[in-house]
Amino acid sequence: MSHSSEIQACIFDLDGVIVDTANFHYKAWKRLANELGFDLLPEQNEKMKGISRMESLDMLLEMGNIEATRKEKKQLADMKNNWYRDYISEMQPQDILPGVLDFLEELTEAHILVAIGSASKNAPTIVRQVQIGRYLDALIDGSKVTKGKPNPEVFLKAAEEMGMEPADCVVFEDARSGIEAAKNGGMRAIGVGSEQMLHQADMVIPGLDHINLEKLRTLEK
Ligand code: B16
Ligand code: MG
Repeated sequence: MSHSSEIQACIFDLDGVIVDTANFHYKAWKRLANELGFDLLPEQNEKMKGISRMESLDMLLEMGNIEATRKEKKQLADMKNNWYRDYISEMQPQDILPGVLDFLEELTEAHILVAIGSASKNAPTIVRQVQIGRYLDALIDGSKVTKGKPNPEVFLKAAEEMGMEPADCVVFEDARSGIEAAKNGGMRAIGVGSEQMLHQADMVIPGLDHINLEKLRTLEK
């Protein structure tokens, strides 16, 4: 696929790109694992990033060799989500990661559209807490999709809501499953995190404080 077209929209993953809720997810899953009698290591957690709540729970239960009925799974997922919601309830605009607001301002001034494409059903709450709603042309969260990343549905819906073609969009993602989702949808992808983890991306940056419009435009060449 040719990726030489002009960039007209940026779609941002939320957890781990705009805010560091990835850490809160980890804390809550680890707490659940501990309740169930085992531990969750950071490298095991890495695989759960970007994956929906119920799929993440299935992975966790598999790691702990635990079987559960549907009803029990629902209870466990609710437990995790209640802890997680507790952690995020204190979030404020100061919790936005470095470089995010400057970059969103720069995109807005350049008339590049901005969307959030998150697997999280808590995305609207987080957006409200950190007050970034004014920058968004679309917000697609976990309640609006049926197929999780690496399926591209979340990003395709964001593009559609902005009236954009996939080839007009660049996705920013911290999860391997998210980079795959962007690629599966025919979009360019910028990995946010470690090069080693996200090597399938067109470019990898440590955080949004390492990107600006000029650098973004290098993906057009
Ligand atoms: P919730 P993202 C994802 O958000 C997280 O990376 C992933 O760890 C989480 O399980 C998923 O959201 C579902 O979140 O339980 O809040 O619905 O990275 O796609 O913004
Ligand atoms: Mg993420």
